[in-house]
Amino acid sequence: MSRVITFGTFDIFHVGHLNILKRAAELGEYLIVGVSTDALNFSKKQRYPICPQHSRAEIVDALACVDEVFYEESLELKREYILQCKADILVMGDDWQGKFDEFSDICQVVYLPRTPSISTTELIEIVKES
Ligand code: C2G
Repeated sequence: MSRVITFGTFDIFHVGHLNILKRAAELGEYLIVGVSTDALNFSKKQRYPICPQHSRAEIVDALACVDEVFYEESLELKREYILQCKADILVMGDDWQGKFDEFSDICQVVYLPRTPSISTTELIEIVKES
């Protein structure tokens, strides 16, 4: 049984998020998702996500393709998360191409193409302008 892990913020959940989670789930039998915390986002981008972490995690956890959700507290803990979750495959969108190759000693690392023409940043811009 292959266990798949992926990470993300999943703020203002959209079809690009759904697509990557569905495709990640198809690569194995059990999908675990690390949802980045509000504090991690603030430390990375100097702004909090629009939706708080408990809502973002609740939405992801409710999806039929997702088996388990946990909070990603730090970018530096990826190796520990992969090992703790006993993940066989790490999946990320290809905006992260090459960034996680260092983990190929403990799991298979797969980058999937992003869904074109949709992003949280773009959605925020559209709402701001209208
Ligand atoms: N994604 C996608 N297509 C889009 C938008 C996003 O396939 N149009 C994918 C991203 O490539 C990522 C996942 O959806 O794999 C989650 O995207 P974000 O919420 O933007 O997550 P990010 O800020 O990249 O967080 O440790 C890494 C971080 O937690 C990743």
